[in-house]
Amino acid sequence: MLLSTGGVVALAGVGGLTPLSQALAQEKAKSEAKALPAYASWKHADSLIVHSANTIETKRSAFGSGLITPLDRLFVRNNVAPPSEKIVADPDAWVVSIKGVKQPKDLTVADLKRLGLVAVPMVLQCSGNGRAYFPEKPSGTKWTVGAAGCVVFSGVPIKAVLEATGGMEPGAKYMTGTGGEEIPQGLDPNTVMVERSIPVEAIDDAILAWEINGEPIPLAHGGPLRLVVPGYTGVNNVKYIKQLAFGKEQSAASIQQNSYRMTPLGEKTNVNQESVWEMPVKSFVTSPTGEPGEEIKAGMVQIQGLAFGGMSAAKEVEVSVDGGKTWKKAAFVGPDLGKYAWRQFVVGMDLKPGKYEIASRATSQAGTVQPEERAANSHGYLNNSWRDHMLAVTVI
Ligand SMILES: Nc1nc2c(c(=O)[nH]1)N[C@H]1C(S)=C(S)[C@@H](COP(=O)(O)O)O[C@H]1N2
Ligand SMILES: [Mo]
Repeated sequence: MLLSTGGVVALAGVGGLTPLSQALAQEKAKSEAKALPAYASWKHADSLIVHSANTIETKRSAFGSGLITPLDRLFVRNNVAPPSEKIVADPDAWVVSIKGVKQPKDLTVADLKRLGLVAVPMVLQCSGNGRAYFPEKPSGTKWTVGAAGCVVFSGVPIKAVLEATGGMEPGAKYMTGTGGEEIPQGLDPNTVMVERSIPVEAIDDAILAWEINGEPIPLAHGGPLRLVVPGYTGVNNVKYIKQLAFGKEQSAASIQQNSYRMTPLGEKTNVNQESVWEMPVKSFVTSPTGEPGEEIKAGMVQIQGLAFGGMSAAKEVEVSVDGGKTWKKAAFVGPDLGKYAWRQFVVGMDLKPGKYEIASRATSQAGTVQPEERAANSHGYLNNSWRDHMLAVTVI
């Protein structure tokens, strides 16, 4: 009876495994999958790939057809272990020091809530998302597509905080956010501290956020207070922020000076290399998923995915089922939540049984087309190559 279903025939074709051995292999992989760490134990395990306690990715199949990524499916990335859960017990009491302004101040979250409010739908994406596809196999987490999500952060505009503190000191070129992690005794803070600087030109849409998707920000995502810089990669969105400073120099922390830079292959990282700040235009297909065991029946197939422009909205997406030889325009579905959010796209394709290579290619409002090739760099940052994100699938 089993053999009479098309699905089983397809499974048998995957890596030469019989259905039974494939099922056993899947069971084994499941039991070997790492458990969620305590601070993220409330997450939906089946939707996530736990690379380590500090690196948790959303499965391609878990993005679904909703626009906003539910918090229990959102990826998590910590460069060092997160602070104690105690810091989110009384969010309004959390203090952030504002420095490098005419009237430096310590402000509580309760104070910030009186200064202004804005809600920003935006893509949060790790700089290293897509690193798994770099042929040079850079070290670091092998993220595929799921170190990204689209969320709504709510908080106060940085501009309002500046108004309340007399404005930046003259000559300030960078805004620097400091994470609230405890620095272990005896260590040079610069080696471990999560402290990131961004050019002051980028603060227009930046906020200090206390809410994500309508909830107080949980510890895993940087509560009680997080710096949010729409359009910039994950690392620039400093969690549990305890200090915001304006000044002439970038942070002296190693995470600013010696990492998160576009280091040419074979070179050592140094401060003269471009810092990883703005996200480039990107898209990827979320259905089909290309995952083993997936059954795609011949006939009309709705190819779905997600697209975003980085610093401007996604304007258009094309889909190819022949490895990029020919392209068909996809339609956007769902609401348009502004230039920093992603758009869902879909295109119906009538597919006969056979092998296909499915790719998507986005163009931003700024007119930038998602490239075929990633920008080569030794740490595996900013992968937006459509070819790297292409899926090989079999239609039965
Ligand atoms: N304080 C602090 N902020 C941080 C980090 C961190 O380790 N500490 N990691 C950064 C990185 S590399 C990424 S990709 C994002 C991840 O955000 P998320 O865990 O909410 O998904 O947070 C950034 N902000
Ligand atoms: Mo990241």
